[in-house]
Amino acid sequence: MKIRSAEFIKSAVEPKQYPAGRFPEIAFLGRSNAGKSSLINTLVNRKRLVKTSNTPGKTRHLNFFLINEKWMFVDLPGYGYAKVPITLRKNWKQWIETYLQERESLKGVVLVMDIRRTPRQEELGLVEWLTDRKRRCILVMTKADKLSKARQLRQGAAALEAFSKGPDALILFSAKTGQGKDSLWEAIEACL
Ligand SMILES: Nc1nc2c(ncn2[C@@H]2O[C@H](COP(=O)(O)OP(=O)(O)OP(=O)(O)O)[C@@H](O)[C@H]2O)c(=O)[nH]1
Ligand SMILES: [Mg+2]
Repeated sequence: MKIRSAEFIKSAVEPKQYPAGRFPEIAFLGRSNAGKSSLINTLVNRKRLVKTSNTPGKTRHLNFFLINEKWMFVDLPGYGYAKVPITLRKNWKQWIETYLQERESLKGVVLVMDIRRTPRQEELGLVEWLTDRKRRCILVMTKADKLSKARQLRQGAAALEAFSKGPDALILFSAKTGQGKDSLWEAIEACL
């Protein structure tokens, strides 16, 4: 994919703050520290369009980015981070669920997970929940550079086996080496 422009539009929490849904949207979702922000930067060939961090739970808003003046990418706050106050977590859950369920311009969800984990209830439940709501879902196993090729394939196969419903695609990815970038763009374009 040729990226001509990638710009930060807005940081928002509640639905009334979201930009108008004028562009088809792809949302990036996953645990804190999974590598969502790094993945977006890699996809759009930017080093620091999206802030990344070693401190989990850094992304606390929905961040909207306009790509090629055609599509919106939305970096969602990571779920499952214990140090966030429970009240905040509850609000996030509600906002994220509302967003995922009701946002009309949303065309696909990229669920990002660390390749060294195997999908657990969080991921399984989420993919099923999305599939039930007719949302297209791409599972990305990132940080592939941390494993040998053979182990990457094993983790991928184990992940696929764990799901009874969906995802629509599974991609082994690395923000460090760029592995899987073209495949992920293809999967995203299929949603758009
Ligand atoms: N080796 C390796 N490290 C990665 C990769 N992707 C992300 N990281 C590292 O993992 C850490 C978390 O990355 P982020 O992209 O900030 O993760 P995030 O999911 O956006 O995290 P939150 O915003 O806190 O939810 C950072 O230290 C990154 O440098 C990858 O593909 N390979
Ligand atoms: Mg982030």
